Amino acid sequence: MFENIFNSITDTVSDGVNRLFDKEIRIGVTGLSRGGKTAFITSLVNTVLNFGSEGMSDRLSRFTAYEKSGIYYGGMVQNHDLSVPVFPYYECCDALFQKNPCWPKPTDNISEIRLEIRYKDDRFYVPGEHRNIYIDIWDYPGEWLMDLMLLNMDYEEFSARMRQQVGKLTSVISSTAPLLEFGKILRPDEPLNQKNLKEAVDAYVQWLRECKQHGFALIVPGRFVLPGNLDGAPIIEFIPWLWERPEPQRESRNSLYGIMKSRYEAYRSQIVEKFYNDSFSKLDRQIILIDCFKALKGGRETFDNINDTFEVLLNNFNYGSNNILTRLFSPNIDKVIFAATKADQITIDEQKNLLSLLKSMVTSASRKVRGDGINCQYMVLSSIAASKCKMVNYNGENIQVLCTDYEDDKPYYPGEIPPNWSQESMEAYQQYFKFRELKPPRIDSGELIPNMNMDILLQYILGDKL
Ligand SMILES: Nc1nc2c(ncn2[C@@H]2O[C@H](COP(=O)(O)OP(=O)(O)OP(=O)(O)O)[C@@H](O)[C@H]2O)c(=O)[nH]1
Ligand SMILES: [Mg+2]
Repeated sequence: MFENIFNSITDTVSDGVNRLFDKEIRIGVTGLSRGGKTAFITSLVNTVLNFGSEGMSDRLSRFTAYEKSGIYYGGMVQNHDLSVPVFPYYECCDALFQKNPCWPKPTDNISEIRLEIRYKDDRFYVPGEHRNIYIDIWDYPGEWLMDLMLLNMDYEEFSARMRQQVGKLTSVISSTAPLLEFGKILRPDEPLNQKNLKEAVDAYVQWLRECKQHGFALIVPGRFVLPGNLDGAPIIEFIPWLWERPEPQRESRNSLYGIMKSRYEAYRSQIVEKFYNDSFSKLDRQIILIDCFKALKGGRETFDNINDTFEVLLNNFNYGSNNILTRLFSPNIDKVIFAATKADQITIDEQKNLLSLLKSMVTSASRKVRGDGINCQYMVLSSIAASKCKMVNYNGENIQVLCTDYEDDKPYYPGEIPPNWSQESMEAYQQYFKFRELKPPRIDSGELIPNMNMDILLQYILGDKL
């Protein structure tokens, strides 16, 4: 009892201190490739830029801090780091707001956006004080996310992990056999043969690409499939050693094995660590976007692969100081929001199942998330809602259906979402769910981008900071 009172007093005090001094929030938006990061950031920025316009408090009714704290303005300001490209907000809007709208392009480089929110703070004995809060957000290609797992792996561990992965997928990925054939050509203890290595790297990239097409997420190193400015650089010319490891005394520095090992180490320190430092090291809050539909769509191997991926992303983040999740979530991160994205692809009455599925996916992968150590929130979200849910009468029964802005699209009922993450539910989904890739909504210029639950998300990330 006393402990409770004490906790609530200290909470209140630290809340107050936070509110007085927190002027900046760095928000991490994490998600695999095509998970919806760029769409999410575009929609979030669009909402913030509309702060203060007429009718916004009604549109953000569950962002209760909006009205309470007297927000009256939201805008974009210059980035902190002038060497990082600015998030292409206007390009994304141009694509969306045109007559035949398009989804934002896949991201091929890192970018940052800094937003300013102004509000009139009538509390803390200074009536009418004008205050600012700044939000920094980074976008990056989802392909690079899984590279964070390499931070904790040396070349041998990386090779062992990929050897296991290649073994698991032999029957599904047709380019496995030609890749493994290189075991007969590559001589780990002999000097580098540039031509042989180049061909082996091409075979490995081909293997990764095929894995990607199958929806597998463990595509590492990420720059092999999306090199950015590294195309052709030796730092991405190595492969994991997929065969029996040579005797350590034969791994001389100038041997093929030694060179691949040193290139891997350079990749890890110069590329992955830099990416981590630029985009993850100083975050305050983390939003993890999960495309549950994509996860459900895969086959048996995808199921295992998604579980592996989640394990990499979520496991053990409370244990030890040297694992990826400690890095992803600390030292400052006090809140993590898991959002099931693209929720406009189901009817409203299925949202509770989607939420339950999301929780089941996350908690089955991470023991820690099941505990109460970190402040986790779960929600369903659509950043750019491309459908509207309507009630229709079908054979005398009222049912919900989805409609789009396109006349040719007939209203449809997509089906049920399984509430739990299991192989059986995945199979049921594949059999019965009618999945449709939706075209982006038609939005009149100047209108707010339609979304689902962005106000709830804003309350989670900003509510206690205003
Ligand atoms: N229906 C629907 N589709 C969405 C939504 N958000 C994203 N999508 C779809 O998901 C695709 C990928 O979204 P992006 O925002 O580009 O994903 P990303 O995580 O930035 O992907 P990378 O840049 O490749 O890492 C889009 O092209 C859309 O087809 C949404 O709210 N609703
Ligand atoms: Mg993107």
